[in-house]
Amino acid sequence: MTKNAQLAAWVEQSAALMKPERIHWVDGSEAENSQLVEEMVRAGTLIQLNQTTHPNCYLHRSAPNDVARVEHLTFVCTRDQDAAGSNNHWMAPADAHEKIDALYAGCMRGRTMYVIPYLMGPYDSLYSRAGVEITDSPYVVANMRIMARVGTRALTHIEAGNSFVRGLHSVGDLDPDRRFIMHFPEELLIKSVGSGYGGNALLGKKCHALRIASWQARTEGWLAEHMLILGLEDPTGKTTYVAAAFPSACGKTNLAMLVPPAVFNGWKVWTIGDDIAWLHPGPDGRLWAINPEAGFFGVAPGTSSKTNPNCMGTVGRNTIYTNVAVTADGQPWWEGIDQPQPENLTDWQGRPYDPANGPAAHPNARFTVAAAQCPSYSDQANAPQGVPLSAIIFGGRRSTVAPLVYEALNWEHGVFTGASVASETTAAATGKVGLVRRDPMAMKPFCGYNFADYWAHWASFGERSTNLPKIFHVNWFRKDGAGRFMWPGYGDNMRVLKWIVERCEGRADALKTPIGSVPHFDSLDMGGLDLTRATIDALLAIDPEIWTQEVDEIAKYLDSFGERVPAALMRQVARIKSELANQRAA
Ligand code: OXD
Ligand code: MN
Repeated sequence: MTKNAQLAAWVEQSAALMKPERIHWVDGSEAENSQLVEEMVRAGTLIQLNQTTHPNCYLHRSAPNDVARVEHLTFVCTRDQDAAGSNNHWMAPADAHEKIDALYAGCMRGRTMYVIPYLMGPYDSLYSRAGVEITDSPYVVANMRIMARVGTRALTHIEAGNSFVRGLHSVGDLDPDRRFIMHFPEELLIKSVGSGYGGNALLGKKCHALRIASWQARTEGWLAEHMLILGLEDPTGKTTYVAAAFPSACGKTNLAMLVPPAVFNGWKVWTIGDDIAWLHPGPDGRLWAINPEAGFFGVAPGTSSKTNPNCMGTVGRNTIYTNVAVTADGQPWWEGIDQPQPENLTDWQGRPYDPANGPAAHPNARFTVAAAQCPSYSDQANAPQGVPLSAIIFGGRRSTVAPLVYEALNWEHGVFTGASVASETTAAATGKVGLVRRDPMAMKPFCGYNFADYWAHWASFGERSTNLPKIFHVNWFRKDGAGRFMWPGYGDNMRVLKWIVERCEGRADALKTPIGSVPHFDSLDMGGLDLTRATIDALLAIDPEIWTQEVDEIAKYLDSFGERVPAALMRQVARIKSELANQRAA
């Protein structure tokens, strides 16, 4: 129960619509969680994993048709359609309410309605924001408890008079034909039905901390971004903070937890966040970043002690796994994990593993785990003021076109660089995998308003401060003619991070090109890495013919947003095209 009249009235009104058997206010305590887990194990919602090798770890198998975000069923419902932009599916608020409320009618009969007060961001930070999620899924409660700061303290924050985002969620009947994820930014309200999957159901994450928060950030002068945050400590003990935006399942978690190669003696990466960053201009004109989340909801397949040792050191205990495979002795298993595929494996759907059914773990199988368990967790991760950023990195998964790394020439060009991100699609959303699509700032699925207004908002920071981070673009995924990755990636990405830090300090050399500055061959630290000069040259190459086509495509994409596109971006298109033309003529 609550002293906040607005919250009490909303819970009462929701209960009248959904008709739950009982209402449970989540306090976030250990005792509450243990009881919930016990009930879920009894009901088969959670399966206890091997408690000797994986203490306090559980497996959840979702409905096979409910394994990823559903972008085609995700709507931004603003009074004015243009406010949502062509980057979002739109529905008029009244129609949306009517449609989804009809699906909510009586949907919690016989179920418990959980009321989860939560805080996104560190306790005691002025940048943190509250929310309340109502859900009928105990699995959502257990995940939210890891991903956000839930319970009594968050409720106290709300009762102190702070505003909160309302999120209504029911798994409904899990029928994809009766599934919607709807956002009403003008009402600070989210309504989700028909899915229990993370991004559709853990409403503090994508729905609140990105779609609603990006809308609030625009009106209030800050940025809510799909970015990891890390601190890079050099051998003298100096730490440089960097945020990086890559599309879903493109390695944000791996980069956030990177372990430098042995030759980088004395360098250390500290993890602050792996998915979402809220950036606020500080009094010094720098951008200060907080991670609104408290946990990681990461992709399991491909994670191993080679690709991400810190992650493997995080997920061995107190972890909820979703849609991984299980070994005969109850240990989680996925494609790419260290242990070879064992006999008698059970696949993600609970069937004896048969290669004819596809991979043993779903390609979007996940782990949910507290960030504080990560061996590289930064002592600044809960700093109320956040950490000051020296660099922002954009990136995508491109087998061609984009070089390993380049630096934008200034803020305006950096905003263009972010707006022009493209990437091959992954299993994090339903739909075909491997298609190149434009994914500006890695926010295509998450920007809660018109992209053109979003780019103008980004550009406006350039007028407000001269102390902004430098902007870079990276691509770990370039392939050679035989389709093989040319860059080793993972820990070796440290080499690129080091160049970025040195550029921020005004030390490393670069070659200026129309699309940005690329490293001189000798300014990338390649010690201990066996790559030929030809491969490195190919990784850094910018082909003026291919880039002329690329810029034409970017311009076409930007143009599709019409007159609202900021002049700053079109200025960059014109500049790059004319410089490329000069280069081709030379
Ligand atoms: C995620 C995503 O779950 O981006 O983080 O899909
Ligand atoms: Mn994400």
